[in-house]
Amino acid sequence: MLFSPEKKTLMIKQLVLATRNKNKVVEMQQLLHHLGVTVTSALDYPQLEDVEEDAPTLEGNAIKKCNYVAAALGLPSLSDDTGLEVEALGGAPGVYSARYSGPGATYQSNVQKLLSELDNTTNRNAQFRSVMALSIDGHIHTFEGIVRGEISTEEAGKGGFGYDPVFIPHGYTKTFAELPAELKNEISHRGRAIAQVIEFIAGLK
Ligand code: ITT
Repeated sequence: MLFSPEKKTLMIKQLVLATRNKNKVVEMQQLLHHLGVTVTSALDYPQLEDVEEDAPTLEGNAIKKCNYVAAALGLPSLSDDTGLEVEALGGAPGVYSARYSGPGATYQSNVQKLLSELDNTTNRNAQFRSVMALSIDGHIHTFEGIVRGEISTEEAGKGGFGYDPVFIPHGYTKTFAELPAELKNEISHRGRAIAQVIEFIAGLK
């Protein structure tokens, strides 16, 4: 981080994404592309340990992840914790989205469990919620992005990851896995949270 005497503000030169999820890294790097900041991720630092996501909230996990990476590397860090919140399931799987189908859960087994839990359920309303935490210079800032939609009755599409093959965003008739990646980035939970992160970082320059 540098101090700019003319503007009397802090500038970020590099940002480390506090994740080893390759799908997230790709999406976040695409979204942060035009910021003019070098964006690396935990994949580039093998010495980093995995952070246990044991907080009861998305915000708690997001803060834990970026705090660890920022402290370990001495660099600004950005994390993302995302949950799929399904109305008919009282907000589940939510913060447990990654391990919904139990130990050894995969994207596929989680989607299968979700479809079977919603079998014969007409209320298919759901939302993806991302909480991002940015650690800069010892300070944490959080941002939230939400996209509302519905859970389809069967999987469709090969793009995206996680629950994308069964999530149809409002205003569309196709799942995130069928829609172009650029469109997902534009309207998604992650895209909306990152837009706020970009505005915040740009304001620091
Ligand atoms: P981290 O290293 O960043 O923690 P993770 O895979 O554990 O990666 P999360 O806990 O934030 O990520 O996400 C929980 C799960 O939610 C994830 O495993 C996916 O199944 C799902 N998910 C997250 N973002 C998604 C997206 O954009 N589209 C579809 N599913 C998503």
